[in-house]
Amino acid sequence: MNVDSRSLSKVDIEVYNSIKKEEQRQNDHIELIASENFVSKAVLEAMGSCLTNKYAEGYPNARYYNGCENIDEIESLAIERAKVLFNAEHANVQPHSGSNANLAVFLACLNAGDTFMGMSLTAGGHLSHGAPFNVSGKIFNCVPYGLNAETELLDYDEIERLALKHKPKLIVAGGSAYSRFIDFKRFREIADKVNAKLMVDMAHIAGLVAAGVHPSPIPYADFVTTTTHKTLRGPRGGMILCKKEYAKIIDKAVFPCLQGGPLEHVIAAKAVMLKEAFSPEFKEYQKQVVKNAKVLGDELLKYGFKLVSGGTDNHLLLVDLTPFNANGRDVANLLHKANITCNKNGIPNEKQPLSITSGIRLGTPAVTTRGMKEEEMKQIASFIYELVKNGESSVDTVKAKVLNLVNKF
Ligand code: DSN
Repeated sequence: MNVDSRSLSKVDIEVYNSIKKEEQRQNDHIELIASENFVSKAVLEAMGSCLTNKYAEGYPNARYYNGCENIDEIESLAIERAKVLFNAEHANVQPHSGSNANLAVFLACLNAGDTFMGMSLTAGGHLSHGAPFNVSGKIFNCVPYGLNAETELLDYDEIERLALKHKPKLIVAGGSAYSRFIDFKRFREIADKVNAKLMVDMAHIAGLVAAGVHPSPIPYADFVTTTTHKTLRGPRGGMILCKKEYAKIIDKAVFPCLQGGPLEHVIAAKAVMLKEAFSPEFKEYQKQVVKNAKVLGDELLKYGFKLVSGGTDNHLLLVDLTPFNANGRDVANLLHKANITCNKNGIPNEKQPLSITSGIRLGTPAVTTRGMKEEEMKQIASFIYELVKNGESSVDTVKAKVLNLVNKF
């Protein structure tokens, strides 16, 4: 084959150097972004394979291109594994992302202008759940719901009241900054009262669901969407699970309505990730993710931080910085200087603009993949406290401690 067989460092030194620097950054920082993780070598290998060369529009055994026999094997494996892992009747593994998976469900069961309900971005929802500046909020009429002002938990009574008033065709549950269990049964009951379909976006908690450490939405939802790269620890991408009766409309919504050729190298990596998710080690890992989040949260509370809803049931914490008179942007930047990575995040009843915010979101999936446990969570909480309390003057000291910690993992 007449392709350039030289390695990346020979062909493109600029890209190669940037990748190497990123590898270094990932090694010498404490990664607390709740939606990030580190994939296995096997997942990386599948993604970097010759499958990127192949067009495979269509689905296994019904393609628009010839030469798909190996691709069909791989995509069928991914589909079967997803169905078994989550006990789902149907799986579509082609969505390029979580946002595309969500949009495909909307396209499958809504017409332009139809009403649906989703958790508002400011309450911890995701922008693809109907934010006004997202395609989901532009094409469809989104009625947002939020949290109870006192408990900072999902306000199911209010969600029911809004559903009865607005009669949505679809109700979306799930978010990207909600640290508590979601009552999927209650969502189902609300949806049934108004004859709406129920979609659960479990992107953040999918790994926890697979391992049985978070209740599963599968028995209650008509459609379940997810990304594959967060707690699931696979390649960047999306996936849709649904009841058999919706298989056809979902498959058509993904292709040919929303997407063209699937990314089969990514689908192969999804298949590998799904195989890994059946292992006992994966279950232990997810249990540790949750334990670590609880310890990190408890320690932060001891230092005087406030946690939205008071704690966590899953892999993430939303830290309210107002007791320290600090804002999310400045604290996230301060932590970054000391090699701790997280993101600023709005809190309920946010007074600051979205570009500043009053909170930070922390998650334990990535540090747990590195092998960190409860003891390390205590150290990380102390680093965060030292930085927030003492500001810039503590950056060098804390950074040295961070480097000392990450070097052990
Ligand atoms: N933006 C992602 C997150 O960080 O939660 C969700 O897609």
